[in-house]
Amino acid sequence: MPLPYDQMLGKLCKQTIWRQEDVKIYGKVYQQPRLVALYADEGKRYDYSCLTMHPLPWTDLLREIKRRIEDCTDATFNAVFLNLYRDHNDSMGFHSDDEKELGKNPVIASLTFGATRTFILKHKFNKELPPVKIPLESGTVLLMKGATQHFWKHGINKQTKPCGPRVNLTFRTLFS
Ligand SMILES: O=C(O)CCC(=O)C(=O)O
Ligand SMILES: [Mn+2]
Repeated sequence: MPLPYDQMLGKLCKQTIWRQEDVKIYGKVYQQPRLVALYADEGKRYDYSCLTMHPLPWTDLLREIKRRIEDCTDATFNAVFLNLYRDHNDSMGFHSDDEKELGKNPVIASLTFGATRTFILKHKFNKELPPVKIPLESGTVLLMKGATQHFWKHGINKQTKPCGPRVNLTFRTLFS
């Protein structure tokens, strides 16, 4: 059954069990500036950004999106991490997806619905390289693989220009 593409943002916002997690930075506790969720095969767990996340079981919608992403990337995944950026004030700090559960050279497929936000990559060692800025429009798939996480950090800055919600799904393989 075809997925009605223009309804994906609404469906994902509504059907996902979102959480706002606390994170500790230099001993101080903050609320993450976005909502998150993790869905995965049974028995998986993910120590993500100082949090241990216990995944929920796949929904029909997420399983169907995973199947399509696997078709177009020629990779297989057993987990999806979802982020809901409610508006222009929500963000994600610079990081590499390098947790040990992801293995050495993870293949990560990132899919976006909703507002266009700029995905920024910064080289970790060569400070002369300018940041790479990729505006991710609704429906875009971005694939990170090979040694990307060893050399690059990525993040989404908050922005002054108001925008509506954006859902990002990153399909991953957890070896946990
Ligand atoms: O929202 C995005 O495009 C990036 C998400 C991300 O980097 C992550 O979930 O680790
Ligand atoms: Mn990431």
